[in-house]
Amino acid sequence: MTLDHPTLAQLAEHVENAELNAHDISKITDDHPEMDWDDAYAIQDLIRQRKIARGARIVGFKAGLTSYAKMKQMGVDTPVFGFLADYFSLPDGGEARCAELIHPKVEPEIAFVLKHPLSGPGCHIGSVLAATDFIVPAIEIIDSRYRDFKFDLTSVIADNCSSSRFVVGGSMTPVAGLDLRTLGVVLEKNGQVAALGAGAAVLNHPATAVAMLANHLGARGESLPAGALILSGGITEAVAVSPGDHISLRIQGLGGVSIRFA
Ligand code: OOG
Ligand code: MG
Repeated sequence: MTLDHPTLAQLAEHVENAELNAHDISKITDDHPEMDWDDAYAIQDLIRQRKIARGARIVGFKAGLTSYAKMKQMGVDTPVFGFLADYFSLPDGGEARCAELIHPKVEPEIAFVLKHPLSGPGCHIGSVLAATDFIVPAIEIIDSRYRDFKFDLTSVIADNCSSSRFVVGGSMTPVAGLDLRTLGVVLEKNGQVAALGAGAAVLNHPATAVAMLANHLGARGESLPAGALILSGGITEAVAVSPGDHISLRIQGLGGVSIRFA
């Protein structure tokens, strides 16, 4: 930890205002190059508290930068973790409003819904699968608050890992009997294939990302509650979208989910 509390609070307000007002900012490490991971997660926690104080509910968590495609696209090499607030959720087949966003991109993800709480340390694929109620296909809409979507790890963590909106499909699939590694993933933009992948792109097994998230929270005295929705991370590189675009995701055996950009 290198920053004092007033500075952390001021940065939380600065970054959250950029999200709420949909305007970009320069990355915060430009002014605070000494910032470390603890500072970054402390800023993210303050943003979470600001939202809760305003009446928002935390409905889940996410892992990001969990696939090689994403790490390569963003030029960073370590998974990061963030939270999901109630108002991030959009209905399947619904509309995302670009006017509320800066420069949105979409990612195909496998989402987990827990039936039991999960707490680290010591979580592994087995504990995640045992605690999972079902999985659903998800489109995450990310929207870095940083200019031109350019950041380093500490800046992106402080910005709640670019979290902005998400859409989950409505067919619940139990994990028993599924090999999440070999599920094929097809993301289409305006009817054309925009990205292709398989579940194993995420850390060789998407449940590994959930285990890492639970271990990360455990180290900070937190856990994943029963009922939480967890996004395990983009399987392919993220795809930029503009008003008028229609995005549809199909995941083998899990069904589909779609969203329009207005
Ligand atoms: C950071 C968030 C990455 C994922 O699934 O990899 C993410 C970013 O690329 O802006 O959500
Ligand atoms: Mg994501």
